[in-house]
Amino acid sequence: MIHRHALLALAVAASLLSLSACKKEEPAPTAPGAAVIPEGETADQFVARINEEYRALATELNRAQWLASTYINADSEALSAKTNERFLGQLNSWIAQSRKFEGQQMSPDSARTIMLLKLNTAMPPPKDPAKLAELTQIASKMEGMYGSGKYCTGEGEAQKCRQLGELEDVLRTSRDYTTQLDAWQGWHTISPPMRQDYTRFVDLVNEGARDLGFADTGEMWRSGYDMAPAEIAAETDRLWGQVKPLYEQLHCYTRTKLKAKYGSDKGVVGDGLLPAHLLGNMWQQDWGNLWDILEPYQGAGSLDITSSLKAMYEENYREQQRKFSGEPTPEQQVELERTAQLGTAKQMTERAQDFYTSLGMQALPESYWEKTQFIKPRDRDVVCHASAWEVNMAEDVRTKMCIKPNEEDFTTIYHELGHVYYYLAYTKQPPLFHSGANDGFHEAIGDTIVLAMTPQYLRSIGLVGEQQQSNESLINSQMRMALQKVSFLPFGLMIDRWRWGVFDGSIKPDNYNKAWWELKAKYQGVAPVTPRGEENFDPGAKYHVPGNTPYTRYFLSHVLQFQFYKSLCDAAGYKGPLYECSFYGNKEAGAKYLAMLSKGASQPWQKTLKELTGGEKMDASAILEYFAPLQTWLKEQNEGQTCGWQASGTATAAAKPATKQG
Ligand code: X8Z
Ligand code: ZN
Repeated sequence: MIHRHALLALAVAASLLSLSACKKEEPAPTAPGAAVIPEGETADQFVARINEEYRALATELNRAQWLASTYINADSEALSAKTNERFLGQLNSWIAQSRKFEGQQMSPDSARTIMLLKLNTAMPPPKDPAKLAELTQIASKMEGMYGSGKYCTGEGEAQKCRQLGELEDVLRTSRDYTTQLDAWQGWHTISPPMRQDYTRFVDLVNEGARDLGFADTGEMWRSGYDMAPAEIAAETDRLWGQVKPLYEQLHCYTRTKLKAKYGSDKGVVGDGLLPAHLLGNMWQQDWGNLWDILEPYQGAGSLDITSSLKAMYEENYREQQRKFSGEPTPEQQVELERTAQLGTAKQMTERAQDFYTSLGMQALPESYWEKTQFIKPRDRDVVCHASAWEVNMAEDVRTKMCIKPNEEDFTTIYHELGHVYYYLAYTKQPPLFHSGANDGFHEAIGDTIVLAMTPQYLRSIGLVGEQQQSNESLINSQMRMALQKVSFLPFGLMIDRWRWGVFDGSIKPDNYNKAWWELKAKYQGVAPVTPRGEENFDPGAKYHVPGNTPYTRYFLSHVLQFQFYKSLCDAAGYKGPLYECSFYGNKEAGAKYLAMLSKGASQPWQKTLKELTGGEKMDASAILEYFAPLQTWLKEQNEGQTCGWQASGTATAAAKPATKQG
């Protein structure tokens, strides 16, 4: 899967560490069945050998993890932990073996491979074999707990249990204050049982990180950017500074609308913060579902994609129904609905594939369609959180989703196919270069395509009706994109601000929840409406925390995708305003994109960025250019309002006085 580093990470340190306990010159211990280390091997031969060993072991790990995520039970969990343990042990062994080549003559590619080997993990394992085993067990357990999480109400016969998908549906569609609060709080009951495990997990990975020479796991994560760890942290601050004024305007407008909808007491919390359960999304990371409340001009160019997707499902349903002459039995009825759901999910995926092939990229391999999980199975628990998998580092690529016919899932398919097309583009690279230029690149590929899904494109594929050309319709379409992209920015930052603090010890276990909400308040300006004390573990209710997926990648992606988009528009010879550009069907843009993807992680990302965009820095000015009309409009709307908020109780609150508008 895309977060393979994380998995690898687990495995990395073990055998290396046991090595350092004995004599340095001794060959590193290898896992049973691993190749014998040839005598007199050169660095380049070493790199070629471990690339092949890595291909085999990573494939085995991916298969075990695919099963554990699509078939959650005690056996798949134990097997995936065991496979991960073996893999990480071997990764440690490779790192240990690589030490012998330090300072020796080798090709630049070999030097880069050895450098990447040490970083290719989000879960650095401790050298103690017992602790490594414990770590992989905890990791598999937390993944399973998240995937099978349920909120149950009522007793006995009347008991009703709902999983994440159903609770998200409530936030997406209900506008009842209490119903939404119940769904939001309900999902957050799944994570307190993870708190102990997570605390232990942090100790174990930190031990692994120190064994590899890093101060802590956060520093290790920040070391994967071809620059010093402190530099990338400063880069994220700089980029946030560029976009923060735009976010504040969107926040201000949203607050006004929430107050109008729910009343001036209920639409806001504390000093101007937005109520966490009213933003249409469990984590307040994407406000697109609030379209009914936030649409600037009703009737000015409808962009209601969800209705069209639902209509697609209805059509498929009727088609299935026509196959029965009489009334279907209840069992047949269930089958009929599922066939229609699967058909719709595949049609949505074919639609996304079509964008990529229109750029000159290949069709997805047949095995993709056979092995992918499109919809939620009904006979077992699975991890529904969407992911893309590079199973055998060759043609066996898959996605795992629980697709429903709505706009959010539709754009997530484009996102996931971005990962898949990256995998397909870099298959010819050596396995250890099978990665994004940096992890933000990987996350940005599909989202760049989403930016090119302009109203005109959506019209051309029949998902929305005829579009009028007016300032009103422009503002509507800008708002639609901003609710997905701009609302995300501070969320993309705060998750790892929390984890960096957890890993470096400045956030202690007895402050986990407090620190979480302080960061939510500071960056996003959101707050819960009831106290969330340390009996809760709200970070655990977001997939990437129990799943140990680093999150800075998504923040970077939200900056990079606008840079990529602008460059591809240039490559397509587009001349108009940025926000109207679609490069659908443009082969020049496609060739340029594919050339970038094929590089994988074989060179520093700055070089890859330069080849595509002409510059080697991440830069948020393309976002600002894109949203310029909306920002002007928002300022007008917010005139006379006191924008901004006070994140009271946070150490940094005093540094951020409320900004006045008008
Ligand atoms: O986790 C994801 C993808 C898989 S890499 C579905 N995303 C982040 C999230 O859902 O929190 C995409 C946007 C941010
Ligand atoms: Zn992704």
